Amino acid sequence: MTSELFDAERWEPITDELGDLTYHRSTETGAVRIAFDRPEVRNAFRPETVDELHTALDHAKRQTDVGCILLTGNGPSPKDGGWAFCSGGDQRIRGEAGYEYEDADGAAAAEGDGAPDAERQSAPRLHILEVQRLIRHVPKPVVAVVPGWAVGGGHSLHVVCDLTLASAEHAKFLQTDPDVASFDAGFGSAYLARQVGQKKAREVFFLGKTYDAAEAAEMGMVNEVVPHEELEATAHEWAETICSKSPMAIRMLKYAFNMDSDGLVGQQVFAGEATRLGYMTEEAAEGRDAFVEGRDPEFDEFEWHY
Ligand code: S0N
Repeated sequence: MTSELFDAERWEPITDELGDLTYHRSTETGAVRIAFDRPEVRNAFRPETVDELHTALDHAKRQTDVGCILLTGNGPSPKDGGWAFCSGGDQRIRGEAGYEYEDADGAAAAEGDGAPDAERQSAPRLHILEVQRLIRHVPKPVVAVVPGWAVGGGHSLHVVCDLTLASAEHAKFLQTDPDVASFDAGFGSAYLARQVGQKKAREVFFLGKTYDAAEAAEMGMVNEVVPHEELEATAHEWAETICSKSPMAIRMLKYAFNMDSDGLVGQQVFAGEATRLGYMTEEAAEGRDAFVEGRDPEFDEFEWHY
């Protein structure tokens, strides 16, 4: 299924082979829409979900005509009408060292789901953190489009996204990690503190209060609150705006924003993009050509810019 808010006229499926997600491409602009599709459990993720999310994000990353990724949750739940972005790790299949594949006892894995059989039958996984890093490093904005609950690891995902758009009526933000003896001691907490300040971030985790969309916007962890019915249309507009801008500038700015909280890895990612731009200059071509032609490089014509 998709979502009651989903406008099928504006999207076409990229694949129908995912079980826990839906993945669409805009028919109008360079946006993709990735949606959790487990509304009956408030879009909780299990290892299979995380594998699919990694695969979809990596696919979107590689599409040179895609400029924006919308990450959302389908809904409402057919059971009780509740809405969710994501309620974090599926607590029903949490094992002693992480979350377990449902066929971890050795049953054959479905082909093409991104997880080799051996991996599915080995240790339980905590690989949502790999997805967090991918969201950080994918060279285009990722927008969390929050139609309902963002809880636990689902809350951390919205924190990691570049922008958050929330439903006025149904979006709710809650950290239950300490209630279920889990803790995101990385971006979910420390990076949240950079967004909302130390006191508020500690309140989110230590008191476990539920915040509505307006409160979350006031705190600085939500960019904009819109009526529920307008959520996906507004997200599509944001994507259209982002996609109309310079891909190079958006990419360099995203990495610049990341750099001060990503340490040397952030510098490495930014530097890689700077190198890519450098390679496009005549100066770089001269260095390469001189080596290939077995001569000294002639850099005299290139200026020492200031
Ligand atoms: C989301 C909540 C607040 C919604 O409450 P509401 O609206 O009253 O609905 P419920 O009746 O409670 O729920 C409806 C149905 O959905 C099931 N369900 C909801 N959430 C989950 C879930 N996370 N796992 C499994 N099932 C879930 C309910 O059981 C119910 O089912 P039925 O209808 O059959 O009764 C509320 O549901 C709630 O509080 N949910 C639990 C939220 C939670 O604690 N999540 C886990 C938090 N921790 C993590 O996510 C850690 C994972 C992680 O990201 C991580 C990060 C860093 C390092 C490691 C990890 C790691 O992987 O551990």
